[in-house]
Amino acid sequence: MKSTTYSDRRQALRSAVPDGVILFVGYVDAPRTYPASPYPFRQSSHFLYYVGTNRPGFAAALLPDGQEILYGPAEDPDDLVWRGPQPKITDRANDAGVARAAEMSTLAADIADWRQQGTDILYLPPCRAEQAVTMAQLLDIPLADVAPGASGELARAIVEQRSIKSAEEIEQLEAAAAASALMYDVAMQTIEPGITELEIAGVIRGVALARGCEQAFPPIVSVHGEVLHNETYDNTLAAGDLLLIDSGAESRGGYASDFTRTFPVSGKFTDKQKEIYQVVLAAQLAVISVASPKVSNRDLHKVAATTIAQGLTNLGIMKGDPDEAVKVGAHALFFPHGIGHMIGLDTHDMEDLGDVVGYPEGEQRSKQFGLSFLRLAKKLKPGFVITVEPGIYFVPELIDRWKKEGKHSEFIDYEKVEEYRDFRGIRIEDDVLITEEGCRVLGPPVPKTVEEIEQKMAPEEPPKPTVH
Ligand SMILES: [Mn+2]
Repeated sequence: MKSTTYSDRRQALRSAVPDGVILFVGYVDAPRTYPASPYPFRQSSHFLYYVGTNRPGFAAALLPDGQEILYGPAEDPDDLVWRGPQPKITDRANDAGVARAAEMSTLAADIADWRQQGTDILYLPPCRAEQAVTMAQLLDIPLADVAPGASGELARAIVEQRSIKSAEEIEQLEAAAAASALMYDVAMQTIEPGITELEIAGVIRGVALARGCEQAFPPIVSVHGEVLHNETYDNTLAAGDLLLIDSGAESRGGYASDFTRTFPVSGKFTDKQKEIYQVVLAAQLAVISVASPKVSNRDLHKVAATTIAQGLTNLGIMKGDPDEAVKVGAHALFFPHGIGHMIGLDTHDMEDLGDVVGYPEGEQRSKQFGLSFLRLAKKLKPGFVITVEPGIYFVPELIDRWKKEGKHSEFIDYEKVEEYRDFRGIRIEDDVLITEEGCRVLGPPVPKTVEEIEQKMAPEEPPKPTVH
């Protein structure tokens, strides 16, 4: 992005938080098994947002008088041999629209000076251990005091700002979604009985890498969709299975996408699978049809939960009044997670800052099972980008526990549920931009209806013989 994008963002933050030195400490390389073999570098999202420098070992200070300094690692003469000529800190500062550049080794002394002048140092809670250690050294405080000393005022201002995505950011989110759409396209062509989950996971990873994209998170590729964050790929796909893929590419600028689709391995849903699939789809479409700045994400969660409870009641799995069932949380046996979360530079955007992202000040998460996993409850605003990801799952161990306790038995037909105990799970997820009037699903459409999926997965017809 242009250097003015970063300086404008910092200026906006500076006006929201006028006092104190705002300190951003970027990430360092994380060694895999020895220092010269690091994991692929991923910069801190806050650092990417306000400074952009996508290299390890940088920090930035925003002074109350408007001065800005980018700190970076000292030049290493050996770099010429091992890595080729590298941009200087001043070049990096220039790209970020920062006027002054300095070596990282001078930051601790600068911090000591600012404090001596009575200026507070405002920083975010560190996410990585190395970052916490660096901050303890820079601030000259015990490691245990670093997180509690983080600034709530700064975190709240950053959440306000980063929650509203600019046109430039939406372009990045669209690019990430487009790469994801391609991943699903290739996955659908690859899925067939006898293929392993691992092979599908490898194929979609290849699609992302070949486009210069990382994956935004380790994808879920599982015939056990009922295990919500299943990250193993041990199973071989069999006809009759449903394969759940929850996957997303990250754009080159670091923006995430997060899609889920559930495919019939044989290319066709069974009637029983279709019935449950249609309920999940109805819930997802119902949410998308009402998502707008007029409602909160808690409202959207309720729309999904009620649609699911209604659908399961129609199938005889639940009973009684769906609204009442949702009120007491009976639907959560089948839909135990939240409807979605913010997405941006992070897949769960800014989740490193905690519930300040998803909940208004003074409002706590519900203690009710299911609703307690709702990551975003706030009123929606134009520019928010959220995921909409309802699902229906049959978790045998959870069913047994609830059944034994007779939990919500006025709303759940446990005899009928037994017919579904090996059904496993279905989830459908898209990334959605909230607009002034309503919302818009990001990225090229990924097949979602039963018909679209079955059509896409149908074997290509052999070419008809030409008659001369
Ligand atoms: Mn998600």
